[in-house]
Amino acid sequence: MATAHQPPSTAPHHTAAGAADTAALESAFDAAVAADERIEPRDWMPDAYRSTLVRQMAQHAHSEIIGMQPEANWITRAPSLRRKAILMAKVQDEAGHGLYLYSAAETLGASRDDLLDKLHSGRQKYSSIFNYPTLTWADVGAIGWLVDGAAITNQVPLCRCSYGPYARAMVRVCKEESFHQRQGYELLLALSRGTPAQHAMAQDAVDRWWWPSLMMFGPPDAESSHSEQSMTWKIKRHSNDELRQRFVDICVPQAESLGLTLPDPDLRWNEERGHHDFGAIDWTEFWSVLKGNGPCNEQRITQRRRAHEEGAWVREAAAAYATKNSERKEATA
Ligand code: FAQ
Repeated sequence: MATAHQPPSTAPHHTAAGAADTAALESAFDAAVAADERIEPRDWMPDAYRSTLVRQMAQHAHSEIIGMQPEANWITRAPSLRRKAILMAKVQDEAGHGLYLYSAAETLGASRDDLLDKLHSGRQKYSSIFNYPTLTWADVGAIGWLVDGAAITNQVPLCRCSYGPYARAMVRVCKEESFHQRQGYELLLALSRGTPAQHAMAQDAVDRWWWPSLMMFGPPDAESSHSEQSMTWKIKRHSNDELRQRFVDICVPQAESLGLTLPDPDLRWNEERGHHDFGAIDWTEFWSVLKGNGPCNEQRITQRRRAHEEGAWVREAAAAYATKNSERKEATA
C-alpha cells in the first residue's frame, strides 16, 4: 500500500485533528483493501485487523508445529528407507511452515515467546485435526491426501490475502503442501492396490480421517464468528462452507481413482447445484475437540511443552552466540 506508513501507536485519537487523521488513515486503508493492494507491516491498519491476523496466523503456526506430531509418530516405523526419507522431509517442512508463520506474525508486533506461551497455556488454538491419533501406517497416507489436501484448498486463497507477509509465506507453503498431498495420495494408492489387508488398512484410515478433515474448514458459515469481517478485509477470500464444498468436489473423483470409498452414504452429485451433496457433520464432536476433549489433545500439548522445555538450551546458546557476534562486530567497527 502506497499511503499512510505510520505505526498505529503514533496515530493520535484524542483531539479533533487526531480523529480526522484517523478517519483519513482508515479510508486510505479501506481503499487499499478495496483496490486489492497489499497491506504491509509499516502501513497503518485498524487494531482489529491486526489482532485478527495475529489470531489466525498464530493458530496457523501452532497447527504446523503441533501437526508434526501425528506423522512423526511413524518415522521410526516407516516400511522402507524411501518412505522414511520422504516422511522426514515432510515433517521438517511442517516445522519450516511454522517458522515462516511465526516470523510473519512478528511483522505485526507479536512476540514469538508470547505466542508460544499462549499455545502452551491453552489461550490460543491449533487445528482440531491434530487431536486425532495415527493408528496405522495408512494414516500417514490419509493425512497427506486429506489433511494436506484440505490445507491446500484453504491456503491457496490465502496467497491472495490482503496482508503481504502472510500472503507471500503462503505461496511457498502451498508449493510444499502440494508435494505432501501427492505423497499421501501415492502412499494410499500403493496400499489400495496391495494385499487385501493393505487395502483394508487404507480404507480404515480414510474412514477415520474423512469427517475430521471436513471440520478443518471451521464451523458452518452461520456459526463462524470471524468470517464476515475477515472476508470484508480480504484476509479470507471464501467462506468456510464454500471451501469445504470445493474440497468434497475435489476428493470424490480422487477417491474413485484410489479405489477407496468415502464414508458418507449421503454423498452424491447434485446436477442442479453442480456440486456433491454430503451428509451432516457432527459439530458436537468439533466443538468438543476445540474445548480440549479430543482423543489426543492432552498428549499433543504435553509433548509440545516438553519439547519447548528440552529446547531451552538451544535458544540460550543461539542468544549467547548472537550477543557474542554483535559484541565482536562492535569491537571491530
Ligand atoms: N480447529 O469464525 P471462525 C496445517 C475456531 S493446516 C480449531 O470460522 P476463522 C498444515 C476459530 O479459531 C491447519 N479451531 O474462524 C499441516 C475461532 O475461534 P477463536 C491450519 C478452529 O479464523 C498439514 C472459532 O473456531 N490451517 O496445519 C477451527 O475465521 C499436515 C470460530 O471459527 C490454518 O490455520 C479448527 N479446524 O476461520 C500441518 C489456516 N476452525 O479464534 C501438518 C488458516 C475454526 O475465535 C501436517 N486459518 N476454529 O477462539 C484459517 O483459514 C481460518 O482461521 C479457519 C477458521 C478457516 C481455520
